[in-house]
Amino acid sequence: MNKGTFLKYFLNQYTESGLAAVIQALAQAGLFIHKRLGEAGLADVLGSAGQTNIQGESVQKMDVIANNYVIDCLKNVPACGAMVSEETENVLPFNDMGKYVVAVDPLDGSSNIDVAAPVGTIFAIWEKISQDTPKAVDFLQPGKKLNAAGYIIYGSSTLLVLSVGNGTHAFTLASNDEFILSHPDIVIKKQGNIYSINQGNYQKFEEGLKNYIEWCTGTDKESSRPYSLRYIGSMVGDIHRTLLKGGIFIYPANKGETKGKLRLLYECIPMSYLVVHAGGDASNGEKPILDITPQEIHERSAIYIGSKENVHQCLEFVQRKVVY
Ligand code: P6P
Repeated sequence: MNKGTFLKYFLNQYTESGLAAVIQALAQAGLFIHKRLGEAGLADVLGSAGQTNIQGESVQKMDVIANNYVIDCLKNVPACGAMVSEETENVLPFNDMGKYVVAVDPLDGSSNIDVAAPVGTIFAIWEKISQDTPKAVDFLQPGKKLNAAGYIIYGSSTLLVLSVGNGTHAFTLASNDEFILSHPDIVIKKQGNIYSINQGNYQKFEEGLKNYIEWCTGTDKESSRPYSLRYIGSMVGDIHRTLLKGGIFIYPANKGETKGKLRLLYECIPMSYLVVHAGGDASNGEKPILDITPQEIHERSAIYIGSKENVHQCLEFVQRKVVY
């Protein structure tokens, strides 16, 4: 597909299956969220909603608004049988005949809204496997069985990054409210020189990861070290940079968070699908993220994701196969 193609035409071949309508509904929700975020400072949608979600995390007002936009856009799409959201405890069934189920983080990184840092909507789309009303089992599928995954990043510009299993592509939101193909067939660098981690947690990291960080910050011209450390604190922003500039993003399990912090179903799996389809790699430290079958819908996971060489080098240290 050529630059300038509208999303709706890019999706033409997925119209009959209903997948196009599901993706376009998510893009519509992204457009609504984009417009609300743009006015966030004016329209009293900054700050906390005074609630906590299923994760026990403080819910930002925009989290609630974004979640409602996604529900309203998906619930009437015939092909969308059900949704799981970071903001809702259980599966939200929409219709028994819907062919697909959608797992969504409606507004990842929302604590960054108040400081106008990038935030995003992340989604993963599987075919339903149960016969009647959609249920949790329909979502507990490995990433390698995804039909599509994507995110919408609300930053200095708004982009929809999407893979339907045939490459990873980015569509920029234009002033005519259309998502227009701007980055066809994104290919992540095999090796980058940026590492992205919350180094403030250094004391809680396992020895192998500490050793990897020592290696990244060592001096060696041939391997372009020291690497640069870049960390936005918003998964969508950090991974979007990694996708376009190369390198590695790490959110490890650590002594405080034994299974990591990020959600497997609607953060780690869709992001891994996009990066792998751009030629990169993604692991939980032991196995490829896309091979993991989630055991419950809000399960957490460690994640090492990015350029293939960077991920493999890091895992050599984390798995203690090499010491620096
Ligand atoms: P920390 C945002 O709250 C988020 O869920 C991800 O977007 C981000 O990568 C991570 O948490 C940041 O976590 O512990 O570094 O603040």
